[in-house]
Amino acid sequence: MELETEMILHPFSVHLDPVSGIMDDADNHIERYLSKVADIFYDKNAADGMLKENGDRLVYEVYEKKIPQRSGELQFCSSITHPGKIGDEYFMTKGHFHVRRDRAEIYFGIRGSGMILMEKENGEHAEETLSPGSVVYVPGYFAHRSVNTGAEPFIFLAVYPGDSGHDYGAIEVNGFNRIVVLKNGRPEIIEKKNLG
Ligand code: S6P
Ligand code: ZN
Repeated sequence: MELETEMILHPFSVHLDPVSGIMDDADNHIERYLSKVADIFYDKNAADGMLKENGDRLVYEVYEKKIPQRSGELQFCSSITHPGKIGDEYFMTKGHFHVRRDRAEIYFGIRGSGMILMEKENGEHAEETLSPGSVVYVPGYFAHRSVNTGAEPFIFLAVYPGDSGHDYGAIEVNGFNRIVVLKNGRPEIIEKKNLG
């Protein structure tokens, strides 16, 4: 019985700045620079060129609290994808499956606008736009990636089950089948297999 009591967290609150996306009292601040995530963009030459000409750039960052990774708890974090493009492809996150594939996730839009790409291992896919005040439900089994299609930081709150875990390896092998590019002045989803 004592063990169970020890496992109960004490209630707490944090402040998430809606302009910067910074979460006060975060336990972890992840920063993903272009030099480390260049491979996720389809135009490798454009990524190399940007690194050579402009130096490294912060593509996205995440602030998170350290919550026990067990069922019953909820993980939460703020995700900030900066505005920018590699060639005509918008800045985006690496994307991942959950280790426990059936674990779902909620995204609540705070600032900026973007697109959430979701793709199952069998190729089934879905795309949703996310903007301040809107909510995207990412069901289990879907890998998910966020793309900043606007001119300001794309910020959202993510909430997901405590024991979800992140699996980056599976999606890294083949990547997502679709990319989001600027075409005729607006974001367009293109199937990679249709690229020249
Ligand atoms: C976590 C949630 C988000 C992402 C964040 C960064 O389950 O989906 O907070 O971690 O958007 O993306 P990624 O793919 O590098 O974890
Ligand atoms: Zn996730």
